[in-house]
Amino acid sequence: MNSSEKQTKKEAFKADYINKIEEVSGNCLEESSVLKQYQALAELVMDEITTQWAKINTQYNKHQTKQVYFFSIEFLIGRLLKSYINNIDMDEVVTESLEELGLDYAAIQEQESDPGLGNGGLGRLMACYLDSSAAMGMPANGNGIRYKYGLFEQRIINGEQVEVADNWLKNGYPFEIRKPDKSVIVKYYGSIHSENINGSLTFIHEDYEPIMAVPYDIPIKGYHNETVNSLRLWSAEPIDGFDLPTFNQGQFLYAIRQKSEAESISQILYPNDSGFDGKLLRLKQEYFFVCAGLKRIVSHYKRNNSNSVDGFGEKICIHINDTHPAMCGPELMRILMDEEGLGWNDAWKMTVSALSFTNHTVLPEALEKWPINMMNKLLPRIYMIIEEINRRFIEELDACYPNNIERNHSLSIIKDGQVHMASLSIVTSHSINGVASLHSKILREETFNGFYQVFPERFHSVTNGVSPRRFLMRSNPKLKDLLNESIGIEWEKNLFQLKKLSNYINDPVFYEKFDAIKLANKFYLADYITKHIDISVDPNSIFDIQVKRIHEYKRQLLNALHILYLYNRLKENPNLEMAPRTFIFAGKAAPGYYFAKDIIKLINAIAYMVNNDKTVQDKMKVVFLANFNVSLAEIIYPSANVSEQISTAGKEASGTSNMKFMMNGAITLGTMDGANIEISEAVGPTNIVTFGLTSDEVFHYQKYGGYHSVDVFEQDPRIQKVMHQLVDGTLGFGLNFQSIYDSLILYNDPYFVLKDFNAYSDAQNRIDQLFRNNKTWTKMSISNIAQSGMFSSDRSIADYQREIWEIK
Ligand code: H53
Repeated sequence: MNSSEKQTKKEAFKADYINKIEEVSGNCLEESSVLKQYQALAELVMDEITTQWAKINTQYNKHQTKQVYFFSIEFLIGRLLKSYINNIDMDEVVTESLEELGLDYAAIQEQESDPGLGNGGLGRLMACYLDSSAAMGMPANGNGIRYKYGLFEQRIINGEQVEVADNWLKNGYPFEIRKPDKSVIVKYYGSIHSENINGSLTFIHEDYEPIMAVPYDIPIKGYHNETVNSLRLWSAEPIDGFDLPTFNQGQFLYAIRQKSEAESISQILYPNDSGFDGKLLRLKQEYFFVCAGLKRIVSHYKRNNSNSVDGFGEKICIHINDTHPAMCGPELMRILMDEEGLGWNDAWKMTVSALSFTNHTVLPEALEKWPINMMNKLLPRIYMIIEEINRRFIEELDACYPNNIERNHSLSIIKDGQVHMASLSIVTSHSINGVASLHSKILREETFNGFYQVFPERFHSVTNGVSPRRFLMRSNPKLKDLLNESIGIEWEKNLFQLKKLSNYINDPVFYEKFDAIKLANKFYLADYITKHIDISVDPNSIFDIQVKRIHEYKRQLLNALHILYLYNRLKENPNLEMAPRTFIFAGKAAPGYYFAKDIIKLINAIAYMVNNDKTVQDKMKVVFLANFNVSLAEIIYPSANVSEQISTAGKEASGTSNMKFMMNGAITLGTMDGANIEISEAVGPTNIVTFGLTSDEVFHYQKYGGYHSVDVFEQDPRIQKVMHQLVDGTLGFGLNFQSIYDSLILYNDPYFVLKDFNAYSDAQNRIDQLFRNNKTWTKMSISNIAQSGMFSSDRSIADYQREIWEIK
C-alpha cells in the first residue's frame, strides 16, 4: 500500500468508525466510553470479515471443497480483535487513525475478554491449527462447546490459589453470530425399540430428554488472504425456552430446574488438564457437541450433494482431538444408518474413511473410560452401536489371529465394566497419530502396541506446532520488524525462511539490535510484574521462566527445590559469582488437585522469603504471576531468556510452550522429553541445555524398580537441607509442606524429582556460565529463532494435510 492509498483508507476508516461509535453507543466519539470504542471497532472489523466469509462459503459450496472439521472439547482462541486487524492487513491504518482521533488503542484492546474455553496445551493447539489452516487457505473448521463460563480466573491470596468464575460473556461477544435456524436436537436417556419397517430393521428412540443445541459461529480469518473458516461452538438450551405450562401450573421450581438442567450442559468448562473426570455432566457434554456437530455437517453435505450422503467419506474429514469426541464414530454410524438408511457395511466404510484421531497423552490417569451403566442409560442407542462395533472388531481379530485370543480380547473396546474411549477412537478411525516423535513411538511400542500390531498402517506422527502470527508477529512486534528489515518478509508466509538469520549469526550490529529488543521486552514484563504484584525485578537479570499448568509430571517442584538450594548457597556465600536471576512462574492448578495447589503455595512461600531477604536481593527474585492465560502468555514469551521444560522424560506428550519460547529466542533448559528432543535436534547440542533421565531409564525404573529416593536423600546434604526446610518452619510461621516431603520420600518420588536434582543443578550452572558470556548467549538465542521454522503450526497442518487428510 503506498502512502496515498493509505491516506484514503485512513480517511474512510475514520469516517466509518465515528459512525459506528454513534451507532453502538448513542454518543459521539468524544463522549463514548472505552468499552464502546472497543465494541465499535470490533463491529467494524466484523463487518469487513463477514462479507469475505459469505463469499468464501459460496465458493466452498459451489466447488464442494473437501472440508476438515476439528472436533475438540476445548478451543483456547485468545483475544481476536488485533489478530483480525493484522490478518485483514489494516494494522497500520487502524493504529494511525486511532492515534489521530486521540484514542488509546492499547486501552481499547484491553476491553476484549480473553475467552478461556480451554485448559492449556490441548485447546491452544486447536486455536493454532485453525489459525494455520486459514493462513494456508485450507478449509478447516472447529466444532466445540460455547461454555458460558470458561476456565476459572486464578487469584493468589496469601500465597494460595483462589478460583473466581470467568464470566467472559458479561459484555457480550462481538465476534460470534448466533444461528438459531441451525439448531438441532440432542437426545439423552429413553429407550430404543426396533421395528421392521418395509422389510428392514429400524431403531426408534423413545421417551428421551431433548436438549436444543444452538450454534454460535466465530470467523477464523486467514493472514493476508481471502480465506475465512468457521469455529462453531454449541450452546445448550431448553426446547422452547422456559416451560410455561409447568410454570403456570405453579410448579415454579420444577420449571426452573428443567431450564437450568438443560443449560448446565454448556455452563462450564471442566478445569482439568490431562486428567479424567468421570462425571455424568462431562459425558453429556461430550455427546452434545459430537451429535450436534455431526448432524449439521451431514445435512450441510447433503444440501450440496443432491440430498445424498454419497462420497461423504472422501469429502469430509472429522478429526477427533483427544478422546473427548470419541463418540464421533458411533454417532456418525447412527446418523448414517438410522437417519440416512445405510446398511452397516456402507456406513462403516464411510465412517472410518472420514475419521482420524490424535492422541495427546500417555498418562494412564488421563485415558478416558466410561462405566457401561452410565453410558447405556444416558445414550442407549450409542451404547448399542459401540457394542456392535466391538463385537465385529473382536470377531475379525479372532478370525485373523486365531492363536492370539487373549491379546485380541485385551483390545476390546468394552472391558472391566467400562467403555475405553481411546480404543473406540482407534477402531473407528483410519489414522491415529501422536504429537511428537517420542510420543508417537511410545504409542506404538507401549500404550497402543496391541493396536499397532493389528493396524500398523494407521499409525502416524505429527509433531505439534504453534502459530508464528500469534506468538511472534503479534506478541513480539519489535522482533518482527527487525526480522523484516534483516531477512525480508518471506518468513511471514514460510517460517523455514528464518534460517536466513544464519547470515547474521556473527554480526555485531544485528546482535546489538537483537539484545536491545529482548531488553525492551523484559522491561515491559518487569513493569507488568511491578504493577500487578508490586515486586521490582531487574530486567538485566536472567529471566528464567516456567509457565504451564501446575502438575507433578511437569515438575515445577524440581525448579522450586533448586531455587531453595540456590538461596541456601547465596546465604552461605553472599559473594557467590552468578548472573542475577529472576525466576518466573505462572500456571493454574485444577481446583481439586490439592498437591498442585500445595506446589503453588510452596513457590509463593519461597518467593516471599527470597524477595524479602536483603542479603540476596540483587542476585535473585522469585515471582508467581496469577491467572496465566493467552494474553499474559503473549507478554511473557518475548521476554524470556530461559525456557524451563523439565517434565519427567516420557510424560509430556509434546509441549508447545517450548516452541513459543524458542521462537522468541529463549534457550531451552529441558529434559529429553516430548518435542524438546526435536528442538534439540534442530538447534544442535550447543544451543540447548539438556539434562536428566531419559524416557527409557524412567520406564526401566517404573517397570523393574531400582530407584529409592531415600538413598538420594541420604547421600546428598544439599537435598537433605532443602527437604528439611519444607517442614521446619523456614518457609514461614505455620507453613509446613509435609505432603510434598512425603511424596518425595515416603512415596518414593514418583516423578524422579530427587533423582534428577543433581543433573538439573549442573544444567542450571551451565546456563549461568553461558549467560555470563553475552555473545555466546545472543548467538544461541538467534540460532534458536533461526531453527524454529519446523515448529510453526503451518508445518504441522501441512503434515496433517498430506499424510492424514490427504488433501491436495
Ligand atoms: O496437549 C498438548 C501437548 C501436551 C499435552 C496436552 C494435553 C492437554 O492439554 C490436555 C489433555 C491431554 O490429553 C493433553 O499434555 O504435552 O503438547 C497438545 O498436544
